[in-house]
Amino acid sequence: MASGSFIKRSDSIADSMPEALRQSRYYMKRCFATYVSKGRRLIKRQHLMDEMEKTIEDKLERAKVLEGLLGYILASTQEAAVVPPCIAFAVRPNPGSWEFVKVNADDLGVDAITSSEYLKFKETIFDEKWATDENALEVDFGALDFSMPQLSLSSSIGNGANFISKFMAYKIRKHAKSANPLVDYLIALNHQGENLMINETLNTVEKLQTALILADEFLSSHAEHVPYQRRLADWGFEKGWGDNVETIKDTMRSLSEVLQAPDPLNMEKFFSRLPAIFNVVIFSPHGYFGQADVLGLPDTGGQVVYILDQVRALEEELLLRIKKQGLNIKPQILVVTRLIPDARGTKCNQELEPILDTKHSHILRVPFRTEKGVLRQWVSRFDIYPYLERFAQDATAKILEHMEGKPDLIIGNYTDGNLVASLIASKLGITQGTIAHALEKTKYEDSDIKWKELDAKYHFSCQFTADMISMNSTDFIITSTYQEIAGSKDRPGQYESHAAFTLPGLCRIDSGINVFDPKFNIAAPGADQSVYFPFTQKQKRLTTFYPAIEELLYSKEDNDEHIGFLEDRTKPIIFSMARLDIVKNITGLTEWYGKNKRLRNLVNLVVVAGFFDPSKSKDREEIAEIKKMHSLIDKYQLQGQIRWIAAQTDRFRNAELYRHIADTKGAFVQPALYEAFGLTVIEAMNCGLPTFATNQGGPAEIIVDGVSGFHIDPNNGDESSNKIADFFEKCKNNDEHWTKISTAGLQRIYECYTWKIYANKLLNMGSIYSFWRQLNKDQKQAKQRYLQMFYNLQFRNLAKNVPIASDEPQPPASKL
Ligand code: UDP
Ligand code: LCN
Repeated sequence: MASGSFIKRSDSIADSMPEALRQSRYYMKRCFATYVSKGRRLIKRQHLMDEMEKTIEDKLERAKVLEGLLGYILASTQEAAVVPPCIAFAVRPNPGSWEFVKVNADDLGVDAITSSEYLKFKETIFDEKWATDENALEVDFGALDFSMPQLSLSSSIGNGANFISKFMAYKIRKHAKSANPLVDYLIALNHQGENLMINETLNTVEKLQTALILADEFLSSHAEHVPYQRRLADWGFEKGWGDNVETIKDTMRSLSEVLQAPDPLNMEKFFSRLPAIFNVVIFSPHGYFGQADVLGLPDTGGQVVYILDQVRALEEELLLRIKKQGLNIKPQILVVTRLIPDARGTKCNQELEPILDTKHSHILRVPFRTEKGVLRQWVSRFDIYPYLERFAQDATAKILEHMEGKPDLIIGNYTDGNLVASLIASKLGITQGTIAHALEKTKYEDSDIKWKELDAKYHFSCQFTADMISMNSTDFIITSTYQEIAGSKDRPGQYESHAAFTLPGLCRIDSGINVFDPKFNIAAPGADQSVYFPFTQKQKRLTTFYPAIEELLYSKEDNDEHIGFLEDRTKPIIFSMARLDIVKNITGLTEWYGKNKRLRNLVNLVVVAGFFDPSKSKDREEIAEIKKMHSLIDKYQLQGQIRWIAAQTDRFRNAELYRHIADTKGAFVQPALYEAFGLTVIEAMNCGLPTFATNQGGPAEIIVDGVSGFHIDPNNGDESSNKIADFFEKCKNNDEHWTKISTAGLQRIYECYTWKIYANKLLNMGSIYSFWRQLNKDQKQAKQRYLQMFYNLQFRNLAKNVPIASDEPQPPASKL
């Protein structure tokens, strides 16, 4: 494929394209004529390439074009909008960087166009009236970021906190006065009104520097014998510097360095020491949010697992930090979700529930209220919008009451939680972080331009509007991977797809979010390592589950929990576990296995997914997948080689299941058509299970292909199943191979994917962005006003169109 190396850095696509078209003018005219011959439409990259290959019959000429500049431009094009006689190309030469050009098919004239012009051109295909309406609503959030520094390299995307440290260090180095806001910030630090770090006595950089020198001298000479806190207080220092002389000295030196000769490392270190965060609120309104019996219920998957593990890790890290700061403060973490009176056997109807394995963290449940009173039943995350404003108000009151004051940090999850977090953070003036888990827009092709077709079912108009509001109002955004922000070479990231898009008839988002914004930070989650530990740690293994797992895997009779059986139990097992959604592609894996004789001879297949009885499910997608599973088992006569286990809810037993699969020298397979992150991948790797995971999305980043596991292409089943078969064949001939991949998988986890690393990063972000938002107060306020208007005039009206659920009696939930 063309590499693009022939485009000079200074050349734009619009500058270089005319020459490229001129070089093969004859074929290009034919090819562009084909593009426009079918009239108005949107064409995706593969289609553009295919049509070009078909048009150029001459092999040599075809290779020349495809390997040349034009091939590069087409390969970098995400989509092209055709409105004869013109074609507009949306070209993405690098992650996060886009160019738009319009080519006239008649004379091959090329014009550079702006993103807004591109969107209007594209809209013409779907809604010409709107496209030509001069007063169509156009939103430009970027216009309010005029003085915000931005990252410049694609490779730096997602390192926002680090960039900010560099930027602040540079500013202070250039002008000492730039440190004044830091002094003000330190003075303002307090806990329930009690000053921390410094007080008004040290209200200038000079005074602070002098006091730091005095303190350092004093601590270096006398501190072992004198009650140092009292002495430091005389100079204007408050509590929070450290729990012993060494730590206090170290924190003070770090600040002295920041004021004198700032460098980003010291800057980060100093912020990581600041006592800025004690009380954290985490929003996750939708679904069944509970600690038991909720996984497998609708909309309730990895997000719940993530948040509970996140809370445990955050609390542990907060306790450590507070102790190291020399403070005696009790941190509080509240996960705020909705209270569901018809809780279907779960605890989701309890207002307050302590979080297991924590000392001070709770789940607080607040009901959805409408004019008719409290909503009793579960509502789908797609239908949740009419309840959120009131929920935010009610939740605010409950949080303030429970915490006896304002939290220091608010974190939202998914569209609904992020919107609620935005409303409350802006009302209370609190630092905000958001986590998407998955942004719905990229999951459905053309869900923006075709929003009207999908709105009755999914209410994407509300969802995308809410996402825009929270992405722009939040102080920082936490993602699990780079690809979530800016994708890969070939595929735009989830956030990137919100850079410029249009909902014809509703709103044109000329600039939605800029992935070069320093608010983006990658902090990958982990798996609870006290639960998901390697199969080799024999003394820790949960032997009480052994009989149940033996039954689950190998008993011969079908029952409510499993169907199918494994004839030859000497074979290794390939294992998968996911919700039975189309996108998880469990049926795809079953089909690959069914088709591949070599693989079937080598291994058995075990899947944990959904139910077997379609009448037990209320979800149309799940029902279709259940039926498909049954028909695949029949079609490929998989009896004796497949075990289909229903959704599991006990993570301790699940972990032991992963380890049992490892005992068989098997592997985990995650075949999703797209996976935002993929907690199961992390869980399997933590248990030492070699893992094959989709190359579409987060897992492609978690695993280094061929080293710590393998990538598989969900769109190429034969290739994927052969890759798995090759691995097991190799293992048959070489025992060491399996162990090598298992060990490298574990190493990858310990280096990059642990909750400890995550919690550290997140608390550092909380501290740095609390300062950053103060530093950019004026600009933030201006943007907030714009966002408030957008919320009021746009979101509220959209939310009113979503039907309010009627309280019908619900069928009892199946236990599985
Ligand atoms: N899970 C489970 N039982 C099941 C299926 C999944 O306990 O039957 C758990 C799984 O162990 C993981 C989470 O649910 O912790 C799924 O997270 P993932 O990120 O893989 O996917 P999501 O469901 O969030 O899309
Ligand atoms: C949602 C998803 O779809 C998964 O890919 C993630 O692993 C999960 O949330 C936790 O972030």
